[in-house]
Amino acid sequence: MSIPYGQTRTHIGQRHALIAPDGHVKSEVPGIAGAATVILINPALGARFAQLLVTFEAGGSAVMPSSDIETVAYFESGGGIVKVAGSKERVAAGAYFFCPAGQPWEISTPKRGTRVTLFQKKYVFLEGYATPRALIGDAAAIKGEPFLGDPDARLQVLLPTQLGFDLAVNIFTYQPGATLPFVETHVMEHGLLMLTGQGVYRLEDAWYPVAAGDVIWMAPFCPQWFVAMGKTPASYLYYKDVNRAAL
Ligand code: UGY
Ligand code: MN
Repeated sequence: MSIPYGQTRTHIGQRHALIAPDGHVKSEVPGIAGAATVILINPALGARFAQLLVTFEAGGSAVMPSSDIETVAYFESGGGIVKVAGSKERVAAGAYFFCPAGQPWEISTPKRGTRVTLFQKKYVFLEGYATPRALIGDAAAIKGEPFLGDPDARLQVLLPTQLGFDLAVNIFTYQPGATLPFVETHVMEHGLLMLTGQGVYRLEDAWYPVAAGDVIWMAPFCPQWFVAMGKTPASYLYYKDVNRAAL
């Protein structure tokens, strides 16, 4: 969606942001080569995590050493070879991986145009629970469960629901007209990528038209609501921090 006369749908606020694709500017990120990398969300915005979009050229690669940062990667399109904590797999669109803090990861031989979203966070250890293990998965293999009983709003939970994890990444798919059942206000922070379709997102006291390719940041306690519009289902991939004490 390109709008002339110096306008954009992008809005950056104190407690939420909508980032439309027309404003993307690339960054050089150490470890990522042969790719256009856009840092969409990070602490400079007020967030406590990072969300990046990497679009690979043929021959590109991402090679990340182990650190105190954990990473979830989702292949929106294309594919390539993923190496995480010693396991190696060829993956296609819809694949994802989780690499815990303390382990390295790599993406190599990507198909030209492969789009990968990365969520990165400093891991918060929980006394008595092991750091979660690396995993490589396929969203197509995960059943969408009705959200709070609504079969037209389905949630795919990509990571195990274990207390060792301090983050969750899910895919929410809405039939046209379906909504989040109420305006959520919660301590968890979100980073979100619209994958397909369109709709309207309420963030605090503003309503935004959104479509595939848009990114949203919601700070903790940002009131949020969504309605899917148009003739095709709308879906989004999103991150949240979970499973840790209030204080
Ligand atoms: O998991 C969630 O908090 C989710 N229901 N939020 C959202 O879709 N904005
Ligand atoms: Mn939410």
